[in-house]
Amino acid sequence: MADDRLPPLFGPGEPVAVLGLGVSGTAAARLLHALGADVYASDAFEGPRQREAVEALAAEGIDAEVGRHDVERILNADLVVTSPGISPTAEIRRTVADAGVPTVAEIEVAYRHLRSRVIGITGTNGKTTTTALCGHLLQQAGVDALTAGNIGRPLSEIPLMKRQPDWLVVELSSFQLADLRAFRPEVGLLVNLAADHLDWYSSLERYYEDKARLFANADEDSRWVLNGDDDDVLAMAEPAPGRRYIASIEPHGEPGAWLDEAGKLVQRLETGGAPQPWIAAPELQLVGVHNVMNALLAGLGAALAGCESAAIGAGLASFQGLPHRLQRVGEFEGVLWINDSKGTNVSATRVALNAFDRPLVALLGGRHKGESYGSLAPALGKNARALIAFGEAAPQIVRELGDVAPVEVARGFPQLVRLAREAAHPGDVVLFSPACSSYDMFPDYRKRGRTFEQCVRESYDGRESHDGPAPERAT
Ligand code: UMA
Repeated sequence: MADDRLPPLFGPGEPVAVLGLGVSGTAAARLLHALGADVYASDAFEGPRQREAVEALAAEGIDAEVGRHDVERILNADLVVTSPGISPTAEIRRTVADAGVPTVAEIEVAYRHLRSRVIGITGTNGKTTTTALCGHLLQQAGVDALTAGNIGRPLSEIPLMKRQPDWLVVELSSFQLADLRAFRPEVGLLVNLAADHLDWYSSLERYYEDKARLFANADEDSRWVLNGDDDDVLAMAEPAPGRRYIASIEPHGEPGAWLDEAGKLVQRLETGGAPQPWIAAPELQLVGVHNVMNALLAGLGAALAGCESAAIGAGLASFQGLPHRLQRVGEFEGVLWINDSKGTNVSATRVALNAFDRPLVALLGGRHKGESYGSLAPALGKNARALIAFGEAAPQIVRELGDVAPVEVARGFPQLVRLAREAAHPGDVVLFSPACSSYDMFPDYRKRGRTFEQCVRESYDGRESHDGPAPERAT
């Protein structure tokens, strides 16, 4: 819930420019218009999505254009509101910064008009799963809650709802955190930290600086849920005021949650007293030990919003995971095919590779994001029967990982699936976790994941078999 005493970002009738007409910019333009600003929204590109947004906004009396940014108009605005996908190095962002026009993120505008209590979640990998799971736990426990932010629903839609939910679970990317000012979650979760977006940030330190903005407005009432097994997370949270709750795979004595010796996820919010059980790890429907951590973090978020431990346990058992994140495509001729198209960086793919304890065929490739693939070698060396590279990054992947496992290069997805099928033996996993962005071949990771699944099904004529080993479960 935002502090009512925050000074307004703009006055009635004042000009406000919105940059970008994706879902965030479009929602922000609507919200600003409803709040009485004189809105000019623009998108430098002219595609069907942008044209549709302009038409919809125009019908509501909002001035918007595609194909260019009217720089003069933008520089005359009292406030510029940015979409997360516009890089700080984009020409328009630099022009606005040089002119000294105040700039905020779309999330900041929305935040100031929230009546809901906020759980803010960030991290490098697993933040969307943790956000979805936390929202699921709250809803299953009967709490009036929604998810928003990077997970898909722009935060700017919430203040325009007739009735805002009691709780909002907001996923925050580093791009969204960058231009925040007063944003202060009541409960903040930091899932993990690793290199990512090095095609966007000049250094890892700059990326971490934006992540650390989660804590920028912390005070003694803030509550932080932290991955206690990640030293970078603990170091980043260290200076922030507020109470800490630690999630760890190892039992510990601090307030928080952990996996106990009997393999149960348990919580203890105060030091002393008996831990309260949630669920046994094998009852989770999510794959891999990293998802046990996500469950501990999400469960703590729900506990701090007032959910009982029995309700958290029931919610954890019923959560089925998200599409394109270690998602089971099916089992065909005894081979388990997994779509992890959301594995768009090296650390996500490393986590995915380590989630399986049996031979696998790894499919890596797409658009290179700046980080070396060398750190995948130990995980591949352990289980990989074969490696198949594809997309723009294929030559670099072959150079860096070619001596870890037998490697082939695929041109296009049908060939990728054919080569994987030839390499896999019954009982193996074929893991599509590209470690690269999808932008060399697809508009986003979702389309890439759907294309992969479709090619797999077509390859087997849709005939799934269930005679192989059971799908890997979290341990
Ligand atoms: N543009 C300009 N001028 C420029 C450059 C770009 O006008 O100089 C335009 C682009 O043409 C585009 C718009 O600006 O139309 C930018 O839109 P956007 O990329 O911010 O897209 P949205 O539809 O608003 O989606 C964003 C998030 N996208 C990104 O951060 C890239 C969505 O996260 C998020 O769900 C949504 O807001 C709602 O909050 C997606 C994502 O991939 C899922 N996030 C990254 C990730 O998870 O790794 C960070």
